[in-house]
Amino acid sequence: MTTPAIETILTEDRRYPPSEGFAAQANAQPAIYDEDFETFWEREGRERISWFEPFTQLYEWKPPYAKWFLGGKTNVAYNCVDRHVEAGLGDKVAFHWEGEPVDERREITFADLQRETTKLANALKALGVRKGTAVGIYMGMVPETPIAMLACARIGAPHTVVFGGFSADSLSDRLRDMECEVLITQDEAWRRGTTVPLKRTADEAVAASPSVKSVVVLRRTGNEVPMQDGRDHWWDDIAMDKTACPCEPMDAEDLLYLLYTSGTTAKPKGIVHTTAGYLTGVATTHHYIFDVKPDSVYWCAADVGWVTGHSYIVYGPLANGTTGVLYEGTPDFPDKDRWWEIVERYKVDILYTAPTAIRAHMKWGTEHAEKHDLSSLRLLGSVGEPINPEAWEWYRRHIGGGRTPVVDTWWQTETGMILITPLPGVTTTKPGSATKPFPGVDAAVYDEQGNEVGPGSGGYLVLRRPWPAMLRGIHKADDRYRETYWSKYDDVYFAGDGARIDRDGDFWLLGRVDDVMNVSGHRISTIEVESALVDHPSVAEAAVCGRTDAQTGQAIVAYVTLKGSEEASVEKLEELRNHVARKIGPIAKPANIVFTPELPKTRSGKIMRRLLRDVAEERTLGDTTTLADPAVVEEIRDRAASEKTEE
Ligand code: 7RM
Repeated sequence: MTTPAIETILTEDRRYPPSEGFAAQANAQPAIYDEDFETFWEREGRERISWFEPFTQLYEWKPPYAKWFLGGKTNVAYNCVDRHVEAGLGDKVAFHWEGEPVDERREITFADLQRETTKLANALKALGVRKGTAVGIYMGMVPETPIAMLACARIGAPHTVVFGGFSADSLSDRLRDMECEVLITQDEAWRRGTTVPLKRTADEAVAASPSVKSVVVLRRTGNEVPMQDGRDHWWDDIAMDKTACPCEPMDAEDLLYLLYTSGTTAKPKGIVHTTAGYLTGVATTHHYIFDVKPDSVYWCAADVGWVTGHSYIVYGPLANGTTGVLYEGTPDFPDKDRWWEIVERYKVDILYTAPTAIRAHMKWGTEHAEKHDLSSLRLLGSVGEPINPEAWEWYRRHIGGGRTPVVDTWWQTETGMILITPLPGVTTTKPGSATKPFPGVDAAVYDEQGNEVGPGSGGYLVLRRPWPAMLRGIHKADDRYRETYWSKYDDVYFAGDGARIDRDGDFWLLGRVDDVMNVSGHRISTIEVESALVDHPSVAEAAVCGRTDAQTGQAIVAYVTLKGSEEASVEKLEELRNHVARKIGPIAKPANIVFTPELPKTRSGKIMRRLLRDVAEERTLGDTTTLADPAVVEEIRDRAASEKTEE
């Protein structure tokens, strides 16, 4: 994969060394990289979080399963809430909440969080929730979402948060897989001035999820929604008891949550995250990478339903006692300067978002940011997909005023915490590179055979040593866990991403190497979308792939063969797109559907996705000699050119 062109580009890359001023005050100092990894995590584990009982062993590594902080007892909600109140920070703002309607704002202090999580925890207990009872959370960006997560953590009930954009089927798949007994939801959510019927979707999901006995419903929009007697309870009616609810002492390795993520099959994987290692990992990375200070106003603009929201809106920042911003709506509602108005209003000093959002702002133009005073910003972060150098430069210049460090952070739902990232004040950054492994992290690039590859060559990103927030497995799927992450190389974690390392030892992420697409930073598997399509009565067969999209990183292209009697039409195309949205969620809607009488297959019947990707990218076709019928791709290519439709 080495090309001379890459080397030329690398030597010409722009470099941004840290400014002296930032370096002098930074939480991370250069010596952090010299520390031995056990010393580093031992200290962070003891000092970054509070323990009911100290751990007796740093970690145990019996590949492919790790345990961290063995023998320790702690509680995540205690660390995120109670200990700050005990330390006299009860009046400190935990979240500046900004509703989507422009006149709705709330300030949630750490004392508020303690009171509200206590009340909800007592209500959950009254519904029969105990340590180990699984709880689903299907909500939007309201303060009650972190409150629900923390209430669960308080009593040792593991949660799964399901992104509010997911369909009833997606929700019930997760509720069933985790065997959730309670679902916490809200009447409706706001989105771009209209309402999203969360409760109605939840009802449909719960009807197909026999384990769910009770539903707790937050009133958000106040519109009428059906309530089922005996099963459904308004949050306000049951969360009344303010009696202290002690934080359940949890073993370091007790389950904190499952978060479902797309893999290479139709069934999402329940990624397992446990208590103390996860909390230490997210709190430590949050402290050093975002250079968070006691008076910081930190804004991670992700949705709580994704891992970024779990680790860097809720658990990491709150463990560090940080004041955050929580925004309910979209960046362009009611106007395209909404984000910059929020930055100005709360004097945000740290902003963490995704390349797809940055590119949307680029497209809308600089005038929206220019209307506002963004001088409070000290640091910018990026996550979710490779950031193109143009977007990186634009972000630093037009949002960061040409002065802020930009940290491009690589990590996954599975890794729980950021693993490859600059440390602001220490690292010389290059637009487009996530730079270096975080202290204690052993990342490398391997070739197909498992040899480490040298500078400039592309290969597969691997992690050779366990880290505290790493996944502890896939829920009820040991085989799949071993197969997905640990079968390509012995005892080495295979991330599923391509990467290369340059001569300075900086990492450049090259995107997924498996059948996972990344659309606006959302992970969607090709097979999930294919299954949704063939579920439609008109579809005989479907093949799906991603193609490069300037806006969303990748866009979904579907090739569909209709059943004999069906006619291809614009109406059919819309019907299929909507069907996918209904089955999975609007994020999975294909941008293009190409109708074709046949899909290109090998003689053994395997769909040749590589060729479909070539067609989608309008590249010259690769090797077609193994095709059963080589004429098929030509036909598809002609159709793709003539039927191309864009959203
Ligand atoms: C945090 C998150 C994980 C996948 C991962 C990559 C891609 C994430 C970056 C990135 C290049 C980055 N979790 N990815 N961050 N690629 N540079 N800074 O996104 O589980 O939803 O996705 O996202 O492909 O494997 S995730």
